[in-house]
Amino acid sequence: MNPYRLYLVTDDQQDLATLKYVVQQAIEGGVTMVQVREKHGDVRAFIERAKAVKTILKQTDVPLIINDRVDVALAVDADGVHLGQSDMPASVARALIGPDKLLGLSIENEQQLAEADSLPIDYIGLSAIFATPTKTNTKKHWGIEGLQLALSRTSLPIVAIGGINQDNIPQLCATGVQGLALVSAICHADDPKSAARYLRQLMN
Ligand code: TZP
Ligand code: MG
Repeated sequence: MNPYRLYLVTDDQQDLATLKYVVQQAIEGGVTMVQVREKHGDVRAFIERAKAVKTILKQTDVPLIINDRVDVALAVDADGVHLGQSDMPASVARALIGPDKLLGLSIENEQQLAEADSLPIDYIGLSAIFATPTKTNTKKHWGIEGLQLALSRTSLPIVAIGGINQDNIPQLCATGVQGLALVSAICHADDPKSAARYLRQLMN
């Protein structure tokens, strides 16, 4: 089954207890993949938070992905890594994590898109679809048309990210995109479980 469908990316501004609560609830609501994303804490805190999420995911078949850091992914034996364009090259990461773990790469322009299929990656994170307060240094906003173009140019699965919420999910799903990744629509919901469940329903 396609693991990318509803891909939760965690909010590094939330404390450990909130992180655990959100992930537990989101799993119950039907998210299909979880990425632990840390942009501010030290590596020790990253490992602690990743381990806590791994414990929650243990009884499920939801893969755990680590943002940016191959060392953290190896340290916690995560299911995969998601790289940005300034992280280690995909070929280097693949050599370190081996053939079986998932490897994702953020694609921020058309040149990167053209090269993606020649890289040892499993999926593309198309960044960013829409402007979002969650990440303000995004390089490009692909929009629905850009997403359609990307889908026509790669044979890799695409996960759309950036500004995705209940209002734009029907339009996004109509493109046939393989996955939707979200931070705030789930992490900042009053009830992350109901939010995830509702978003999954919208995708059907
Ligand atoms: N990469 C591109 S946009 C983004 C990331 C991590 C943030 C997405 O957050 P939100 O709240 O779902 O718009
Ligand atoms: Mg990154």
